[in-house]
Amino acid sequence: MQGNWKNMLTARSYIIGTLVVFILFLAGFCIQYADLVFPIKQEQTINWSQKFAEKSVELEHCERKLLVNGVSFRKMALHVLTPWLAPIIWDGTYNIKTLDRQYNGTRIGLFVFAVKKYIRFLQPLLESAERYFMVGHKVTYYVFTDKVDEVVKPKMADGRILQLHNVVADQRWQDVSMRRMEILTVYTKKYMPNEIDYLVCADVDMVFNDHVGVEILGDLVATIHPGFFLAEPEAFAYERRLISTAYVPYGQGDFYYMAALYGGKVDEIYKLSVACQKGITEDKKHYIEAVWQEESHLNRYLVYNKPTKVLSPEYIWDNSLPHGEFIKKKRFLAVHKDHQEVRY
Ligand code: 4GW
Ligand code: MN
Repeated sequence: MQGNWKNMLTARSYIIGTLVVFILFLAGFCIQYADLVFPIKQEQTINWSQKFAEKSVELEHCERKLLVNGVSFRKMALHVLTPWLAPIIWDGTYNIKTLDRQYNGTRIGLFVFAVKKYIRFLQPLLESAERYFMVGHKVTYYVFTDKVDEVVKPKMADGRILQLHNVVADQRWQDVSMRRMEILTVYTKKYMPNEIDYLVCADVDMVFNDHVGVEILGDLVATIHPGFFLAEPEAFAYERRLISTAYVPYGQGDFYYMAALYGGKVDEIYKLSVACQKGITEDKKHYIEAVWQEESHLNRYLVYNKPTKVLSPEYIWDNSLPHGEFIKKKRFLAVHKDHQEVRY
């Protein structure tokens, strides 16, 4: 009888013990994965900026919006280090005086295409570059256009050179955009190694609106797309069709980068452009084109060749986008374009 009583007691404490462990485990899981256990309903509209930007931090050298309370919210893009410990450049994360000294004598190229109607964007871009881009450093503008005669040379500071190159206008605008990669494979091998140390590649339908200097230089540098800096990786606009060489599987990729500004050492851009051009050609053989043309190939390359420096959306902004309150300096701005007017 006594033995039975004892047995029942041990059995009971076993059950209670297991229950307690299970409840503790469940609670731990809920805390850790609160966003999975209590998902936010799709139809619920949330004012993210109000919810998360209530707090801001003021340091002596910088002021940044802070995201608070966010569990199911992508915060990574507001950090100052990537998961592989490359710096993400925001206002206040660098000392320009020190860097200007460090990069004294460095030669920097700016590569742009201005074909057909996009020639109208060239003069404002170059004029704004004279005000804000690599001021005080040696700069060569590499301009590729089908309208060399129409180019208005801006008033340039000492140590700055404008190179004009003739390029044929492709039949389709998608090919113009992608042609940039092919031209890069040639120039980064043949000419640029003797002329510049770093190359910055940019869209032409942009203007510099604030300082863009040597803080953006690095071996391989890419800019977070301003339309995706708060997006979860599943929403990134990567090419998702397996048949394309630009394919990026779900679960891979860190940021969605925009092809409107990237750069690096000349030999790194050579490697990048060769890889992207190879992908573009391979896709053409199969009669396909990546969803966002060379931007898709660029993104694929950067998933497997991590940039050594990442630029925050301060370095590509578009005033028509939401969440501008996170972006203190809008350094490189998309020009509003009448799509009908600049249609190919
Ligand atoms: C639609 O009719 C067009 S035309 C879309 C692009 C066009 C285009 C692009 C063009 O006629 N001429 C040109 O030189 N481009 C170059 O490709 C230019 O450097 C431009 O910045 C780049 C990428 O095109 P985009 O700026 O229109 O691309 P998104 O929409 O990503 O800014
Ligand atoms: Mn553009």
